[in-house]
Amino acid sequence: MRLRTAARVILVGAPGVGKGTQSERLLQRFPQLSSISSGDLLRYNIRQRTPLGIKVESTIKAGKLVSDDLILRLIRNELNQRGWLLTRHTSDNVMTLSSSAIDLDSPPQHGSPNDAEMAAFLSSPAHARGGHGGHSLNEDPSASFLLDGFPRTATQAERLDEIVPINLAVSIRTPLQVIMDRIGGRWVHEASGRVYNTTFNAPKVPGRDDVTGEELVRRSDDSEEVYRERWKKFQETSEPLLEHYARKGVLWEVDGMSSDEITPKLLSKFEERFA
Ligand code: G5P
Ligand code: MG
Repeated sequence: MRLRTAARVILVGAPGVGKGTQSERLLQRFPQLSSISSGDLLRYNIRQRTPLGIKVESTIKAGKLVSDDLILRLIRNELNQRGWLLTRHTSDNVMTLSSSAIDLDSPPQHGSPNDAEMAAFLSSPAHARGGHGGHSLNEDPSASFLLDGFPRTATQAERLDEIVPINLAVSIRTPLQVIMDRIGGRWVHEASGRVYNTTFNAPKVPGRDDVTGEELVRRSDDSEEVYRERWKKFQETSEPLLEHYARKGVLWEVDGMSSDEITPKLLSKFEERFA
């Protein structure tokens, strides 16, 4: 299905609630959409042994949140690589989507190192895919995207507003016990980020990725102890985050005991809002 207007959407929800699962399904239904998962990007940097990856590895393993500054550098770089960064032209007060390099005029406290510094610090899978190319229309549907797992704090949300305003914040809600039961069954294909579950969407061959046949692994932060820490962090940070988007009038909450129950509601919302 085609989008008629630009969707700039974030998915918020507890660890394991199904943000990645819903992203995949939305991308299948709406081919103009692309997605960025902050967790996948961080794990990519860990695998590439970039300075950023090395810096965040122990934080992620412990189930804690990466600092707002680091995550903002990562996401800002990714948005820029894909040409989705909005730049405010104060002279004519027009918002344009820009594919230009990270804004060198920004004050350093806003974390805007140049491209060379960025490349030395972190690695982006978008380099391989190529960017979006830049757009002059704010509502161009081909500049539609989903952010999965970012922003996670009110500070991250405020900083994101400065570079690209979000027009739908989806809060996915499923009870903790239901999610806990799934986490033990999660297996991932590290290179692509494809996610499986032994009881929900099992791989065709146990322990092997459906596409490449490569070995599946457990995520290092999926042990019960670390999962509880991640849940705790989510409880601490989600309320102010959701309040931020409620104040902006873009918050939409969806409940369900399973991803299959949530998907049709989410697809309807997208159709009603963007298609
Ligand atoms: P991530 O990678 O963003 P989380 O903790 O937010 O990690 P996670 O674990 O990736 O979220 P998800 O994407 O919400 O979960 O869920 P999923 O992968 O789709 O589904 C979970 C499992 O359940 C899968 O096996 C899936 O197949 C299965 N499943 C889905 N639906 C159903 C169902 O209906 N039934 C059943 N039975 N199974 C189902 O972040 C990781 C870390 O990175 C850092 C933090 O350290 C974080 O802990 N980080 C950030 N730090 C600061 N700021 C940020 N913005 C950060 N972003 C990431
Ligand atoms: Mg995920």
